[in-house]
Amino acid sequence: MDVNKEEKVLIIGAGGQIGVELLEELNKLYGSSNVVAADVKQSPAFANNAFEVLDVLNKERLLEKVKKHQIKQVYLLAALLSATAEKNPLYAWQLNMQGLFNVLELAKEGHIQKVYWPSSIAVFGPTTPKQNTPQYTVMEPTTVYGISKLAGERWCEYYFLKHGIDVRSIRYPGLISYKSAPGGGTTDYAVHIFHEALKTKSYECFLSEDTALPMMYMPDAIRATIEIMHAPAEKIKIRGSYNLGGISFNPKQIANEIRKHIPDFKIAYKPDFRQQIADSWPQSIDDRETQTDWGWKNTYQLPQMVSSMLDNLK
Ligand code: AKB
Repeated sequence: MDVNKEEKVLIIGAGGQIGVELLEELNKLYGSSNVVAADVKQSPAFANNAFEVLDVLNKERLLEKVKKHQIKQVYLLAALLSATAEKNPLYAWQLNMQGLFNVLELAKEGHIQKVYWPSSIAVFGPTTPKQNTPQYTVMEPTTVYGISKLAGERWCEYYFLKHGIDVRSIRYPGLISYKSAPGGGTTDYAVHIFHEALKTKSYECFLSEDTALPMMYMPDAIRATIEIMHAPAEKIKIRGSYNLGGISFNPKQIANEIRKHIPDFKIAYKPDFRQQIADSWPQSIDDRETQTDWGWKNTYQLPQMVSSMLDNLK
């Protein structure tokens, strides 16, 4: 892996579900004095790092912080996720798009050398093939989050083609983690279920029992993020965003797996507005380009992920 320890790194949205764990790994790779955490509020997770209060919509302040810390790489994780975005579509569009423009423009002006920006399986829609969804296929997202991610992918590629910006991106599936809480997504049930299983041995799921979705355990997602950012530039052939395949399961299957550890665990189903979002997304992902181009391989399957979540949350 090609790690230049001289390059200073900024994580925007460092207090979120991905940010907290990415910060830990980047600290190991670069040393905590070379990694700066930015978010709208402080967090104990930033104890070892320089911290900046930052709203990514404020481009002047962003530039000031980039200059102050001599930042070379930016991981832009601040965004509104699918469920929250539906409650405030115009703000979601503004945050998800303008935040990206601010970072890409600073890269174009020569202040930043490398950008990471996460996309999502939400770029797909009801007209997309649901099983083994390919990298290149019909993309007609019906959520504001998905629309912003698809537009963002196109802008990332545009800045690469027109301005040579080294921007890299992954379409994350639903992410499952124990170190920090998910923030307003449709796949969040697959995290909440563990907390409730341990606390009350029961869970009311907001998706129906047979709603299969692409998912991934956070250690794999962090490794993918680090691997794509440290792969030689010529291996990154897709400058929109890469499909990333992990695990695929539905609420009934994860509940059955949890029952192997907590036999009297009970689950009830009460689908809400998030059901429609989930129904518009793929059920599993074909990531052959990702495997071929930069050697991606997922490791955690459902049983290992469930054991690890329960062990760590206990
Ligand atoms: C969400 O559910 O909104 C996210 C995602 C799949 O991008 N976890």
